[in-house]
Amino acid sequence: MEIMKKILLTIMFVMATPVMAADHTVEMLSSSNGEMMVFKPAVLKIAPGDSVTWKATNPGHNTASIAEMTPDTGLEWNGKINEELKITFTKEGVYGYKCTPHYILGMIGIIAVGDNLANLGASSDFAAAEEKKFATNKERFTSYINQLK
Ligand SMILES: [Cu+2]
Repeated sequence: MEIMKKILLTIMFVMATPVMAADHTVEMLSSSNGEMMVFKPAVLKIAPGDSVTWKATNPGHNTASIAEMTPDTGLEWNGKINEELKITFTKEGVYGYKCTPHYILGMIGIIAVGDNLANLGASSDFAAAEEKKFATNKERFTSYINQLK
């Protein structure tokens, strides 16, 4: 009987625990492990309702959404240089973002929200075309996208 009580109490505890939305951190870095101009982590998989906070760990960077890589046209952001920004993601899909001054150097990142990545193909095509224009890190966009496949 004692064991049944314990099981019941455990079940009640689990059911009473609310599902908390998580807040993830992305650092904006000038260099990390031999990589220049990089977000860390650059590829993030989160749940709908979670938020992401970009930290200005190194000076001179920002985070800005990429209009061609979003499932949620109502959600755009454009942080100031050195601004810590927190964005909450509710709609499932692939979100691309960049550091505006270092976009040409391939300073980009990807956030995948949920499992329904309906815009993955379109985002992949856009990334492949864009990275050809980068001066450095010319394969980074595609390699990040491939981590979601
Ligand atoms: Cu930057």
